[in-house]
Formats: sequence, structure tokens, C-alpha cells
Amino acid sequence: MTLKIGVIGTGAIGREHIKRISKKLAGAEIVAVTDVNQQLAKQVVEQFQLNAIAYPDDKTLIANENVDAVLVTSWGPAHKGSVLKAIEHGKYVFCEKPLATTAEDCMEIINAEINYGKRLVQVGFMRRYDKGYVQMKEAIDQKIIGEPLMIRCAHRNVSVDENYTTDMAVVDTLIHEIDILHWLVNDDYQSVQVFYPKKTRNALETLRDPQIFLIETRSGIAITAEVFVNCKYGYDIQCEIIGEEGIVKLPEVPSIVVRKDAQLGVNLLTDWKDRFVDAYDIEIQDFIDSVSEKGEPQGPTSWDGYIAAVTADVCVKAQQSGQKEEIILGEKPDFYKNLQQA
Ligand code: NAI
Ligand code: NAD
Ligand code: ISE
Repeated sequence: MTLKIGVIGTGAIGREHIKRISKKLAGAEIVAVTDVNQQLAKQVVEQFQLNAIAYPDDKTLIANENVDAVLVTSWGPAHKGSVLKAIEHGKYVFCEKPLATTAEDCMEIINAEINYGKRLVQVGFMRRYDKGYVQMKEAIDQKIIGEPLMIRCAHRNVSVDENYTTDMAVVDTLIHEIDILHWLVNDDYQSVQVFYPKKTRNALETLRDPQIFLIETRSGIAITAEVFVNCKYGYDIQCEIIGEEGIVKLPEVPSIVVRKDAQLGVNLLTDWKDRFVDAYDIEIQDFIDSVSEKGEPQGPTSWDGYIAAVTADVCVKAQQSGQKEEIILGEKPDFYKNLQQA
């Protein structure tokens, strides 16, 4: 069976996913696209020579009988509307992070999915498919370093554009750490406090950059997470977990080693598209395969999207208050407790 996919939002990551589905992955084809920028949607059909229709909006795309599943790759505030429409029509939906921009909106999606009575949604937290993080999780689950005590991590981008605001350090960037860290150590978050180090002169005047988030988990693990989105030197994701009996660290991205002009060096990446290319491939292939073969996705759930949104809301509050703020999660609904996850 070939899964027929419609893509809502043909910007940067929408085009990346269209390219991988139509040129690299197996078992799916792009049959429909839409974007609020209609010109862009039509261009994409031409650019990738798709046998697809450019629809005027998400509503008509989702309602079309030829579409089995949708990819939501529009900007964050538009996700909720498209995901709810997809659930209403019983269509599978892969939604890029964030699932929605507030915890309340994520809860609305959860209630819609529970009422529909079947799991339909997967959230684009692709780091759970990254080989390095997967190996770290295996080591932690096997207690190779004993109990985790501390985590040090960093999320650094070369630069960001003028639309990037201080809260986006949480909702757009730190959100990946928020998702991956509790998954790695099987724990829940308890509190967060934000510190602003000396500001880089490379950030716009209105943007606090870098930022440091001190997050504590319920079992007492202390996490320091740095977000530095104008670091200049490269796209750099670091993660180190310090345990009672040792340390596990995310591997560096493989690179040739160059000896030249009395120097010994390796290359660093500059773009998220390249850093996580394998993880995106595995993630989308897993969505296609699990929907086609098992009748439901098995990657990160709407509940994972909700955990990220609750935590992000409190991180933004902590950015503004400068105080230690408590993170309170509700009880996980039975619907999500009983799911088979990858
Ligand atoms: P982008 O701005 O390049 O593309 C977004 C596209 O969505 C634009 O073409 C825009 O016209 C369109 N759009 C916005 N609202 C729409 C609506 N209501 N209906 C249809 N189209 C709409 O943004 P980018 O970088 O592609 O990001 C898109 C999403 O992907 C975001 O949620 C972002 O957080 C996520 N993302 C995830 C990454 C990851 O590593 N998982 C990496 C980059 C982005
Ligand atoms: P982008 O701005 O390049 O693309 C977004 C596109 O969505 C634009 O073309 C825009 O016109 C369109 N759009 C916006 N609202 C729409 C709507 N209501 N209906 C249809 N189209 C709409 O952004 P991007 O970098 O591709 O990011 C898109 C999403 O992907 C964001 O949610 C972002 O957080 C996420 N993202 C995830 C990763 C990741 O690593 N997982 C990386 C980049 C982006
Ligand atoms: C982008 O939206 C992503 O999701 C990338 O993975 C992240 O590194 C970047 O900071 C975000 O803007």
C-alpha cells in the first residue's frame, strides 16, 4: 500500500520532508500540498515534479478522499487548527513541533484524539530517532553509569533572523531539549529557573542571547541547558549525562580530520537540516510504516507534545520572573498509557 500524503506548509522543513518522501523514502507519495503563500505551494509541485494538487487551504486538502495522512509543517501557531481538522476527518497526522503553542491548545487536541477513539497524531520530535541519543538512552536504561545525577547540554545555532524573539529560545529551540531529556532519564520535570549571562553583541538589541535554563527533575537530577542562537561558529548540539558511576555523552558528528598549515582540524555543521538528516529520515519512514502496517503511528504522541508545551509555558514564565518556577503536569490519560510506542 502506498500512503497518500498531503503537506500543509511548504516552507523550509515542509520542502525538506517533501523531498525525502518523494526521493528517498519508501511507501508513500505526496498527492497534495497547501500553503498560505499559494505561490510557494505551486512552486513546490513544479520544483519536485510532484503528481500533486495544490489546494487553497488546509480544510480542502484534509477533506479530500485521496489524502490518507497529513504532514503539518506550517508555522507553530497554525498547527492546532490543522491537527484538529485532520482528527475530525479521521486522517493520520504528523505534526512538526510544537504540537500547539500553548498547553491548553495541546489539551484540546488530546481531547479530540481521545474522543475520536484511535491514535492518529505523531509529533516531530526527531531527536528520539537520532542514533546518538538512542545509544545514550540504552546506556542509561541498562544502568551503565548508575543513576543519572546531572545533565549538561547546549543548543547552539549560527544565527537567527530578526523575527526570533526571547521566548522563541524556549518554544522554538529549547523545546527539543525539553522533549529529549525527560525521555532519556525516564523522569518528570519539577522546576525551572532562567539565568541571562553577558549578552552577545551579535544578537539584536531586543533578544536575550545566550540564556541558561536550570531545570530540576522530580528525582533531583539537575539540568543546565544553554540556548545560544547567535553563536557564530556552527550548529552545535551537546548533551552529557553525569551518573554515579560514569558519564555518557552525545557523539560528535563524524568528520574527516584535516592536517593543513600546521593545524589539525575537523569540520562542524552549520544547519539543523544536515545535523539531524538521518533522524528525520528514520522518523518519517517510521510514521509511514507504522501507519501503513499497524494502522497507527508509534512515535512521540500528543501527550508528549502536551508535556513539552506545559514545560515550555513554565520556562517562558521563568524567563520573565527570574524566579524558580514549578512545573506541574496532570495525570497521563489511560488512552496514552496503553499505547504501543517505538
Ligand atoms: P517556514 O516559515 O520555512 O515554513 C512555514 C510555512 O508554513 C510557510 O511557507 C508558511 O507560508 C506556511 N504556513 C504558515 N501558516 C500556514 C497555514 N495556516 N496554512 C498553510 N501554510 C501555512 O518554517 P519552517 O522552518 O519550515 O518551520 C515549520 C515548522 O517546522 C515549525 O513548526 C518549526 O518549529 C518546525 N521545524 C522543526 C524542525 C525540527 O528539527 N523538527 C526544524 C525546523 C522547523
Ligand atoms: P517556514 O517559515 O520555512 O515554513 C512555514 C510555512 O508554513 C511557510 O511557507 C508558511 O507560508 C506556511 N504556513 C504558515 N501558516 C500556514 C497555514 N495556516 N496553512 C498553510 N501554510 C502555512 O518554517 P519552517 O522552518 O519550515 O518551520 C515549520 C515548522 O517546522 C515549525 O513548526 C518549526 O518549529 C518546525 N521545524 C522543526 C524542525 C525540527 O528540527 N524538527 C526544524 C525546523 C522547523
Ligand atoms: C528550528 O525550528 C528547529 O527545530 C531546529 O531543530 C532548532 O535547532 C532551531 O533552533 C529551530 O529554530
